[in-house]
Amino acid sequence: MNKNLFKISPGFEDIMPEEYKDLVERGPYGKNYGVADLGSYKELIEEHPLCAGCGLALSVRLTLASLPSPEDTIIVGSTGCSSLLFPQVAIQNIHSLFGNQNAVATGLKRALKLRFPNQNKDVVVIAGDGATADIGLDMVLQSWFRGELISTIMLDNEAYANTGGQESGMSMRGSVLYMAPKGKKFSKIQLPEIARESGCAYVAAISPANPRKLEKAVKRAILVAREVGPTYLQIFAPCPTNYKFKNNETIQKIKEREKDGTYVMREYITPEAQEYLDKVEGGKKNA
Ligand SMILES: Cc1ncc(C[n+]2csc(CCOP(=O)(O)OP(=O)(O)O)c2C)c(N)n1
Ligand code: SF4
Repeated sequence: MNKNLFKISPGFEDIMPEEYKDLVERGPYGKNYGVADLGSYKELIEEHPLCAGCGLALSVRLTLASLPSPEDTIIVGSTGCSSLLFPQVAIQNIHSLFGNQNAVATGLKRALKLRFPNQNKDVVVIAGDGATADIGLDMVLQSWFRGELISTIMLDNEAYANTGGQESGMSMRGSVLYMAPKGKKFSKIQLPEIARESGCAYVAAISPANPRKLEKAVKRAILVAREVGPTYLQIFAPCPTNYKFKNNETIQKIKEREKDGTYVMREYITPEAQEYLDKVEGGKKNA
């Protein structure tokens, strides 16, 4: 994309809001920033209304800091807690009807390919677990079966949080929530394995407890979706409000679940995707 699009037209310097000027002068467009640079540049998210300690808020902040080309990224969101922060994100994004996000992303990616045949336009779905693994699962799976070149990122807080705490397919068996008082009666859906078997070239389950790994997985997912095939990232993003833990315990909760083996971080890469990553990552081997 022409970086001049992010410049201020002559004569408008005095009237543009400070936040906008900051973004133009100190933002990440066209730079190669990552999570290690957070705090030293103007971030793509200005502020947000999510709860203190929200795993989603932290995950989205890290994800935005990890995008390989923010100026050429379009995010497709869906209804849920994360949709409350996208209006304040300085990146092109579309809010789709709950569950339709992968169908919308498919159309968008195909249209962008026709309009800009020689440029990378990264279409990235970011949606909750209810939107991805339950109500939108049809659209998600069909996009993978068709081999659409899009990245799907699930913010897995193991609940329908925005509607007051119903269980989702991603909640653990036995989970008790405000609107699931008797405890969930079936197991967590193993979507990474379903994604791997459904045509995704790159799959990873990650969390904001390890920002470097999250960054690497986001970059890999987006790069592989440019050339090789669909990709899926599942970010474990616990919800203190619906799971009733303190807002300073979010990272601790993730680490406990990793330690007791109830949330397994993993990565699947097809040989084609690995070959491509070896090229674009400069021959670096898998972590
Ligand atoms: C078509 C449609 N169905 C249902 C809803 C109601 N709804 C809004 S948010 C939400 C829950 C979202 O859960 P999830 O995708 O897990 O995201 P979270 O809020 O947990 O981040 C539901 C069911 C809606 N807005 N639109
Ligand atoms: S309800 Fe949970 S997921 Fe939603 S903003 Fe609050 S902490 Fe985050």
